[in-house]
Amino acid sequence: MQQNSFDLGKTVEEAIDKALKARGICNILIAGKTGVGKSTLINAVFQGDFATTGQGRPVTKETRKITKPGIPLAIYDTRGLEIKEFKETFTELENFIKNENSNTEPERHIHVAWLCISEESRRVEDAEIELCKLLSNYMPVIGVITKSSSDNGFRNDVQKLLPLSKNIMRINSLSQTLDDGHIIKPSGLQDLVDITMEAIPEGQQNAFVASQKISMKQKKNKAHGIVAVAVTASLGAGASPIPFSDAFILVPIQATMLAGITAVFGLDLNKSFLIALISATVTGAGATVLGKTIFTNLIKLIPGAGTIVGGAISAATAGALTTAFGEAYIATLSALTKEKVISDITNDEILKEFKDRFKRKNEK
Ligand SMILES: Nc1nc2c(ncn2[C@@H]2O[C@H](COP(=O)(O)OP(=O)(O)OP(=O)(O)O)[C@@H](O)[C@H]2O)c(=O)[nH]1
Ligand SMILES: [Mg+2]
Repeated sequence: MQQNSFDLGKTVEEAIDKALKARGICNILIAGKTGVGKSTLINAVFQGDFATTGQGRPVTKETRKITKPGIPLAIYDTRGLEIKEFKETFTELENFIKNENSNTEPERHIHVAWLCISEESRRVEDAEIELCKLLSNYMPVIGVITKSSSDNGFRNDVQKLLPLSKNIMRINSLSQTLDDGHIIKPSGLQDLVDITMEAIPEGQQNAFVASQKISMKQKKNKAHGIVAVAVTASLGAGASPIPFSDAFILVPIQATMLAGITAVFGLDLNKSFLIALISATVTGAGATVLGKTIFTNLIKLIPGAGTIVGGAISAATAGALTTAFGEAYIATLSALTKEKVISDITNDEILKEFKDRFKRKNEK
């Protein structure tokens, strides 16, 4: 009989590190005249009342960098388009962007810009045309028509005046009651989030997906990708010729997967929660879903047991186990985000839903 000491706490710490590294950071520049609705848009799209409660620090005279702990996003909030000497403002901004975007570290780059123009103004200023040209040299620019209620050909005009923009989106961040009592609901945010996702580099997509709160579909898609990677790794672990080592290899893979899914949903990544989650997969799920043998092997990974004693599991079983845990976790988070906004979901609720989900499956 072979024994291996196994430190679940350390495994989870490493999984969290890996997940955070893989997620990275996304940087978005949002420009527009005062009052066009930049802050309102930021709060409507991103988690945690980002524009209101985030920390802002000036990076140029007219640009603030906004960040918030736990959210892998930086917003560069740029004004100054309305001032007469905008050329001077733009030179300063361009120097700043040039410096950031030539950094060897992609996480420093500004990955996409939203250039906001209010539909109420029905006018595109010279400064906006100039700024679109300038930004397009460094990043994809998406034109955003804010406070949209009736187009009347304005989108077409904007498209002609900003030919370098990747797209022109019409959005409305708030509910709005018109003079005739007609109510306009928030609109266009889903499309804006989807177009933005297409515009940003692959390496920043998980960070964007985690930070936004509009598209659960984007979160699910990225999470499925994380499961697929973990399943491939598990097949290798199951095929390992060294007896007793399967579970030993499998748990870190699954820990990294569960941490990765948590990260891409934009949930808080804390160690004790992930330990509880992994323990739930082993004790609650493994025992009944995939049979006593695996359970006997995996249970020994739980703190208190401390050692692995067990036999080999097949590649297929290893893959099935990882798929089952990953998909159940995605289903859990999807179900909960239908009922609540992500930031209001507690770790306890996740754990309960996750365990119940397995219980229900086994009773069928
Ligand atoms: N109806 C409607 N009102 C909006 C919308 N977006 C913003 N507003 C309103 O417009 C006003 C200005 O919005 P902000 O989000 O503060 O504008 P801003 O671009 O951040 O302004 P500065 O920070 O001064 O540059 C606020 O009263 C918002 O409630 C929208 O989509 N629809
Ligand atoms: Mg603002």
